[in-house]
Amino acid sequence: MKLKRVTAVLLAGVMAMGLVACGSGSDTAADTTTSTSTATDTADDSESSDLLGSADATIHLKVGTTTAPDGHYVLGLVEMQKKLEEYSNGEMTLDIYPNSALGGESDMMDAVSMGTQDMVLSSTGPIPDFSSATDNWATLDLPYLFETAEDAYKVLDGEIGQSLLDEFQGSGIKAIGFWENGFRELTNNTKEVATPADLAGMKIRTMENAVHMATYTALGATPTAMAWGEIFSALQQGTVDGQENPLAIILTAKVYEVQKYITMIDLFYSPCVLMINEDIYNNFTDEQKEAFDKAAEDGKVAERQISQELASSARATMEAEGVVFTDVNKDEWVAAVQSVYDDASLKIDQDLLAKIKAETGK
Ligand code: EAX
Repeated sequence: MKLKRVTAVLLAGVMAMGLVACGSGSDTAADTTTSTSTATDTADDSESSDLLGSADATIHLKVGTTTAPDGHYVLGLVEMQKKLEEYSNGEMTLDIYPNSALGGESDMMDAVSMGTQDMVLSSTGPIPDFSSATDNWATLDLPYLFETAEDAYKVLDGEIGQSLLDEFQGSGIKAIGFWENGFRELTNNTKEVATPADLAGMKIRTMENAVHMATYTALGATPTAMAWGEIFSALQQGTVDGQENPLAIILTAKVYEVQKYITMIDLFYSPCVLMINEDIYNNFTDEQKEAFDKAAEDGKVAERQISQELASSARATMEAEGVVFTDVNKDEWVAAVQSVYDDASLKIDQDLLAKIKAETGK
């Protein structure tokens, strides 16, 4: 199916679900498996109810994201939801909660590990701080680690990526696979930023991630870490001057409506990871596990396609709305952040870094 049609079909699916969701409300996964999920009771809102799975399903897996209903994360989850219902003969489905309805990414990871939430699709931002077993994930957050998405897929879909996912074992979370957030670009509402020197004194919101904060410090900015749900009030109150995210997020979260300037620095390749409570997954029957794993793989493929599609069309869409894009001399930015690679306080796994570079040939 052509890429643009994938997005259009999925968007139509999201709209159609508004007719289905109201009747839904059957037991969540919590009541049919070991988890004691109660967040559904508190997070119900009109937008979320558009994304609830088929009322006929007996297992509803509640999944949260911080992103918009028409963004790549949610559209990928909608594809997974449809395939999960198909592969499980209607027994299993996803109830999708966008726009931080279930909290920020760090909080949702904690909730999934404790069993008060079933699933989360989260960027890798909060992962290094999640546990000592996953602190080497900081290596994935290094600036300019991957030059292309294809390089990232080669590493993340292979042995290196699987060994990182396996580090969650016993944490309460089963990490299923790497989906895509995208290359992170810089936005601000003050001026065109073309070189690192232009960032001097600017307060930039970053994820709650030490490597990202150290990188913006190396660039001469003042990083301020906060959950994604706080960004609009922070921008409006002037707590921060700018933020950084992939174009698909900047577009679908409507950040461009309050940020006039976008600088195409491609500073970080940002994956996101599909995670499920470990007990819920381990209590699936073999048939349920097979249905879930296949649907998750289909969701990943669709979500990456939608991410690429949104990223390729977002610039023209936002330029038409008056956003000013600045392309940069990337060599200057690469040189400015090399010190981050040697910062011993950042738990960079040098062995892992060497394996990644060998895999990508960089
Ligand atoms: O995962 O917090 C962020 O900037 C993330 O990119 C966003 O929540 C999507």
